[in-house]
Formats: sequence, C-alpha cells, structure tokens
Amino acid sequence: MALSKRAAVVVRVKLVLLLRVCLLSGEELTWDDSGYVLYCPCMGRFGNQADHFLGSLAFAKMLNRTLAVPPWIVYRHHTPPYTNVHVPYREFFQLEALSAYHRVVSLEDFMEVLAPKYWPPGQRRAYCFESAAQRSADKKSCPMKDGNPFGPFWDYAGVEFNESVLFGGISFSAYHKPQWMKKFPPSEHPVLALPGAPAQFPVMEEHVGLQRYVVWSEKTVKEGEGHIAALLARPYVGIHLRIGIDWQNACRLLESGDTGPHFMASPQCVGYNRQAALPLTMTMCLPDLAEIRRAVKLWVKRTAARSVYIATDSESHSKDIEKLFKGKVKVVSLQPDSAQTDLYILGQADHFIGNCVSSFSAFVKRDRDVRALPSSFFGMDTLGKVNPKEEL
Ligand SMILES: Nc1nc2c(ncn2[C@@H]2O[C@H](COP(=O)(O)OP(=O)(O)OP(=O)(O)O)[C@@H](O)[C@H]2O)c(=O)[nH]1
Ligand SMILES: *[C@@H]1O[C@H](CO)[C@@H](O)[C@H](O)[C@H]1NC(C)=O
Ligand SMILES: *[C@@H]1O[C@H](CO)[C@@H](O)[C@H](O)[C@H]1NC(C)=O
Repeated sequence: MALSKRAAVVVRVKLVLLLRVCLLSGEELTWDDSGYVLYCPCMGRFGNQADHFLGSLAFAKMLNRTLAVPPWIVYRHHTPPYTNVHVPYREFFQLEALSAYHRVVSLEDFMEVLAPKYWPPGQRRAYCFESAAQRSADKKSCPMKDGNPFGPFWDYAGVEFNESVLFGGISFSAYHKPQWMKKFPPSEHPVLALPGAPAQFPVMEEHVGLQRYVVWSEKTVKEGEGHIAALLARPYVGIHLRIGIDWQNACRLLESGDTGPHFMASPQCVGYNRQAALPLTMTMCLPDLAEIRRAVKLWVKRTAARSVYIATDSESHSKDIEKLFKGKVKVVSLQPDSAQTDLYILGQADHFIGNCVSSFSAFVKRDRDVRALPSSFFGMDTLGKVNPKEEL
C-alpha cells in the first residue's frame, strides 16, 4: 500500500535532513553517549574567542565529550543594523580538520539534527559557577541569556533554558578532571551548556599547539590568495598595527606598573612563567611611529622584501612606511571588511611583525608557528630578548 501523504512528507523531510547531514560531515550524525559541551564564546572579539576556542576544545577532549563548535560572534557596533552576526565556524575554517584532534559537531547541526530528539525543549539545563548565579534575581539561576552577547547567542541557537545546575570549587583545568567526571556523568548530564568558554584567557601554553587543527576554509584561502597574487610581491613582510584608541587606553594600564609583564596576550612573548617573565614595555604594547619604522626597515632588509602588508585597527601609516624605501618596496593596506582576510594574509607573509599584547596578533603567530614561519614583535626582534633600548 502506498504511504499516506503525511507519512510520505515526513519520510522526505527526514531524507533531506539526512542527506544534508551526510553532505556536510561525510557521515550521518549520531548521538554521542559520552555527552556534549556547549558554550557561548561570549568574551571579547575574534582573537579572544579563538584563544577560548582552543581551551574549550581541550576541555571537551579531557571530558571525552563531543564539542558543539559555536559560531564566531562578530560585533557590528558601527554598521547597521548593529546586531551581532553569528558566523558558523565553517565559514572561516574547516570543521572536519578539528576531528583529527577530537570529536566535534557544529552547534548549528547539533541544534538542527540532534537537539530536537535528545535535548528537547523543557530539558535544557544550564551549568554555571555558583558565583555567576549570584547575579540572578533568585541567586539560583545561571544568567545564560542576560544581556548582549548572551541573549542573542542562545536565541540564534534557538535555546531557552529550563533549569540551572550550579557548581563551585572546580576549574576547567586538567587538575579537576576527576571532579568533572564524577559530578557530571554523561548518563545524567548529557549536555553541559555553559554561559562562557570552559577555558582561560589567554590560551594556556599547553594548548597553543592545538592551533594546527584550526585550518582555513577553502573560501577564506581563495579570497586571501587572490589578494596576495593581485597586490603583493614576495618576499613580503606582514605587520599588525594594533594602535587604535581602545588599545591606547588599554596600554595606558601598563604605565602604572600594576599589570606586570602578563597583560592580555603577552605571555606569548614575555614567557608564560610569571616569575621568569621578561619585562613588558610600552613600545611592545603600543609601538610609536619610530618603532614601527625601525622594525619594518629591519625586517624588510633582513628578508629582502619587495612588499609590506599592513593590517591595522586604525591608521595604516602606509605613507610613512613607503617613504622609508624610496618607492622600492610596495606598501599595501586593504582594510578589509572581514578581519579574517587580514589574518590570512599576515599568516602567509614571509615575515610577520605582530603586537605581543594583542590576541589578534597571537592568532597569526600561532598559525605561523604551526608551519614554522618566522615572526617577531614590535619591541622584540628576537623571541626572548627585549630590544636593547627598551630594557628596564
Ligand atoms: N581587520 C582588522 N581588524 C582588526 C585589526 N586589529 C584589530 N582588529 C579588530 O579588533 C579586534 C580586536 O580584538 P581581538 O581580536 O579579541 O584581539 P585583541 O587585539 O587582543 O584585542 P581586545 O579584544 O580589544 O583585547 C579584532 O577582532 C578585529 O575585529 C586588524 O589589523 N585588521
Ligand atoms: C569516549 O567517547 C567515545 C564516544 O562516545 C567512546 O566510544 C569511548 O569509549 C570513550 N572513551 C572513554 C575512555 O570513555
Ligand atoms: C522545565 O520544563 C518542564 C517540562 O516542560 C516543566 O515541567 C518545568 O516547569 C520547566 N521548569 C522551568 C523552570 O521552566
């Protein structure tokens, strides 16, 4: 007997869904009995989110749970309609490349394919620190959707939380693995949904190498390579100028001396060991034009560069840099809409000069380290050696 019309439609929808899943991941998505980790990349912009991503990936592996890879949150403070954009991970990077390290699923696929059946509305528990719950009205609820970017993120995922599970006296580090396993066995707690990344900022030293699994998507590569071929002659030096007004304010905190050498992404150049850390100078945080010129000149000479690529959060100083070379070196600054274009081009440079304190620079540095490409920082030409005139 023929299927009823309704049943036929259901079968078709299921087939389409199945096909879609097969096409995206190469295999059918099945439920993982070892459980899942979901989190909102709710702190900071791209560089911060990327640092947190590496730690979260390690956390999921530690608990042997599949990581639901969140989209990137892109803030549009200056362009209408001013709402956050949620960019699926695989827009910028290959989701599949992560699988060489650990089991992952995109948050979007998790919500579309798995959640309706295995994590249905009404059973969606939020997990957070007791201290975070203190901020809620009843002091017992996780503030999952309070404010921006929290609310819009879970709305994007289509999640309302039904209940809160609080924890305390436990951190995301490997030290507390037994406690996590004991407290939250996947049989009773299949989905650990967290208000923030289960990770530290900046990324821990032991997780820096996970960058190798963060591989650019074909689309990003194609666009980036297009720009390189059209605009740059090799060898080229890529530089990151993090010098805008927000950064000037941030670096001012260094002047008081209260921050010490560990300030935002700085462990990448002063060293992770707090006791043995090198001094962090103002020039390293906020290079002035003299330092920018000095470093660019040095590396253009050392690499016999034919062009310079400038990525910047504000001014490019391209005219000043051009003048250094009397027209013999081409100086390019795209100021693209997408920060990923800058990150890609910096990543491919023959030499990179970054800002040690910036996690945006840190992304490029890690990406290059994985491929054994050389990098330096403003105020630090050789890793582990603050430039002589800067020494305190
Ligand atoms: N396109 C482009 N954007 C940049 C550049 N430098 C900074 N930005 C933007 O500014 C943001 C800086 O935030 P993060 O990526 O988190 O890195 P960070 O430098 O540690 O800065 P904070 O988050 O402000 O502490 C980036 O995500 C970009 O959106 C640049 O050279 N090119
Ligand atoms: C980790 O999870 C996978 C997938 O659920 C499972 O097959 C495996 O047995 C788990 N490993 C451990 C040590 O529990
Ligand atoms: C959670 O969902 C269940 C089932 O839908 C419902 O009985 C319960 O009242 C909900 N609790 C909260 C706090 O929303």
